[in-house]
Amino acid sequence: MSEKTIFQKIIDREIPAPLVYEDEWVAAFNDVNPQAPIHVLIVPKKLIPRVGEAVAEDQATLGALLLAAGKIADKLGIKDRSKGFRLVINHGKDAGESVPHLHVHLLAGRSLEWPPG
Ligand code: DGP
Repeated sequence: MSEKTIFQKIIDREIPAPLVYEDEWVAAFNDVNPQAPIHVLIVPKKLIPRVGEAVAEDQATLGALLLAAGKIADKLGIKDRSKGFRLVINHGKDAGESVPHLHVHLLAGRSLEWPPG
C-alpha cells in the first residue's frame, strides 16, 4: 500500500492540525504557508490525487468540496460580496501542485489580483 499523503495523516488525526470545518466528505484546515490572511485547504477524505484524475463516481465528493467552501466562507464572515474569497485548485507541475491529494485553496482577507501569477 502506498504511503499516506500528509493531508491524509491530518484527516486521520495522525498529525495535529486544528480543523476549520469537517463533514462526512471533507476536512478543512489552515495552510501551513498562508498566501493571504485567510488561507484554508479543503481536502476530500477520499484520496483523489488531483482534479484531472477524478472519475464519475467522485461527483459527490467534488460537489462537497465546493459546498464546504461556501459554508467555511460563511463561518469566517467572508461570504458577503462586499468581501469575498477565491478558490484555487492546482493540477500538476506548471500549476505548482506540491501535495498529490486533491485540495481546494480558499484565499481571502485581502484584495486578490487577476490574472493570478
Ligand atoms: P499545492 O501547491 O496546491 O499542492 O498546495 C499544497 C499546500 O499545502 C501548500 O500551500 C502548503 C500546504 N501544506 C503542505 N504541507 C502541509 C502541512 O503539513 N500542513 C498544512 N496545514 N499545510 C501544508
